[in-house]
Amino acid sequence: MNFLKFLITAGYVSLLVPMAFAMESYGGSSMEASMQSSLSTADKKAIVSAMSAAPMSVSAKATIVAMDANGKMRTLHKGQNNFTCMPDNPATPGPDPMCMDPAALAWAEAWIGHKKPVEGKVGFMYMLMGGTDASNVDPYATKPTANNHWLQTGPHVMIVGASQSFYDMYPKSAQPDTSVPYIMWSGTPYQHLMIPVK
Ligand SMILES: [Cu+2]
Repeated sequence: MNFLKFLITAGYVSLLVPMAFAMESYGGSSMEASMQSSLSTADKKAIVSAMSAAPMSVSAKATIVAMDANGKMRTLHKGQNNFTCMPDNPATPGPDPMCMDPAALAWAEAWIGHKKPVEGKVGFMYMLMGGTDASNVDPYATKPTANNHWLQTGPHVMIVGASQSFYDMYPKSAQPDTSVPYIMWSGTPYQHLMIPVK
């Protein structure tokens, strides 16, 4: 099954136009060759979700991974660029798929695994799906509480793993203006710069 046909079958009609463009422009045939028709419906949905995090020019060539219930990464599609895309985490309220470079992937794995990320290993990440929401003070919160400063964040990109002096250039209040760049999870090992793009 080619990738475009896979999307039609999966019912993601709204994605067809940009996807067709991406396939044409960025070497769809190799993706077609490596795309397994044996993927489950859940895996196909995960791929579409993961790819929505970045511009098609990036995500059409990215490696797609999904996490199982135990937090173990599984590769659904091996890509040809240095980006890895992960689908929405259904445990959190908003859509939060992400596409990241290798340094940001290492950072995300540290965060997910409750380990300390390497400071100074600066990474870049796309989160272009709107409506993502999270606590701005608790990296592991899964729902709003009275005092965890739950934010509604729109489409954004992120800089992770930078040094304190970098983050010191930006606002870091618990309840920031999310329409301009600000620090999320300030003062924790997982602080990062949030850059709204809309
Ligand atoms: Cu983000």
